[in-house]
Amino acid sequence: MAAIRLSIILVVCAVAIAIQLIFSSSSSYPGFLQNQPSSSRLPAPSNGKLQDVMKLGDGLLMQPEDVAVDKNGVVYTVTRDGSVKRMHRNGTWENWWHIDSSGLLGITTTQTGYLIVCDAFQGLLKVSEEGVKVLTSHIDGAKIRFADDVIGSSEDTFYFSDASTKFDFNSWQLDLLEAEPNGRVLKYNSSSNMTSLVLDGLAFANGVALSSDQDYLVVCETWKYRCLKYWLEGDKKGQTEIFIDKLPGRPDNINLAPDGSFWIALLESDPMWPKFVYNLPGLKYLTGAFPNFYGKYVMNVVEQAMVVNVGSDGKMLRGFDDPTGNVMRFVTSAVEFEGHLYLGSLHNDFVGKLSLTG
Ligand SMILES: *[C@@H]1O[C@H](CO)[C@@H](O)[C@H](O)[C@H]1NC(C)=O
Ligand SMILES: *[C@@H]1O[C@H](CO)[C@@H](O)[C@H](O)[C@H]1NC(C)=O
Ligand SMILES: *[C@@H]1O[C@H](CO)[C@@H](O)[C@H](O)[C@H]1NC(C)=O
Ligand SMILES: [Ca+2]
Repeated sequence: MAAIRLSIILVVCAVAIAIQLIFSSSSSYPGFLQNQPSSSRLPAPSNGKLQDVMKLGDGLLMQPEDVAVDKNGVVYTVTRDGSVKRMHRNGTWENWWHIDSSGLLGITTTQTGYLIVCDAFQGLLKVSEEGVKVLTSHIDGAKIRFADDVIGSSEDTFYFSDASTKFDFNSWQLDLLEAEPNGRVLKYNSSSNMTSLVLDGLAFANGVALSSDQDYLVVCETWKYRCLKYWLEGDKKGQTEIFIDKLPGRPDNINLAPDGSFWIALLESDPMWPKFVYNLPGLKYLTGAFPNFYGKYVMNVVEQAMVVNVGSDGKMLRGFDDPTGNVMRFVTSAVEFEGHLYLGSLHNDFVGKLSLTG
């Protein structure tokens, strides 16, 4: 009896949410699915190298989505339980600050020794010895819904992605299901305390990085398997072009390497299910009612890990993977420092450290 009642409640909820989804979403963005290459994608790395990582902070770090290393070699990360932690050169981890949020994502260090943190729910934060301060939470009076990744230029200006203006971090999978380009890149100027729009119409704006000359910005569009280049200086200033497309997975965070190339973390290698779901509207709306099921079984993002190195000319140079996810899964960031890669993940409870020379 109780089981039947529960089933009825679940079905009613599913239908209600499905109806809400149908009426809240406008027409599907044309060409969106055509941009999901399958056979035409670049070859995925398959060397199992990510299984060789050393585990930093093993068991201490709950889903450390991003990692940053400052010029002195101190490793920073933020975790799902709201901790801002750092590992000193002597290998000890310090609980630096606690922020009351489960949405801490992209981070970057500054020359002057503070940390900028994207809190998906609150906006852009500054963390220093003095404490935690919200730098910006609104643009033109509207709340920033999904701050995802950030990079600072030398003049105290921070570029950051707002993954979706429609769905927040708790329902990010629905943004893919809706298949609308709801993402954008914003800029925060700490001298003027102003937040402005740089680029919009992005299909889940995720990782952001600056070129070594800071003449262009790269932003990854997760749903489209590609990253765009946005010119900040020179003849093409203000123009956008494709930096790399047909990636072997969906790009998450991107970071500049010391040699001017970039490291990109990729999610999900074989998305057979999403196409199936998209093509059957009834199934699409029903799946939308169960975002956790959708994320786990349809998108299948947590079963493996992959990172690639892409030259400043947009050519893929090399990559590493963990095909089974036995050691690392759902790797979301790769940062190079002194011959090693530091790897963040939305699944693991450590930061991976991989030698690039051995
Ligand atoms: C490690 O380094 C940090 C920062 O310099 C220091 O506070 C800490 O006491 C050191 N820990 C050990 C065990 O040496
Ligand atoms: C930041 O704001 C200051 C003060 O308004 C301005 O002089 C400066 O050019 C701005 N910087 C950038 C990179 O937009
Ligand atoms: C920056 O602007 C926001 C509102 O746009 C305001 O709440 C905040 O106090 C300002 N911060 C500084 C340091 O002036
Ligand atoms: Ca991210």
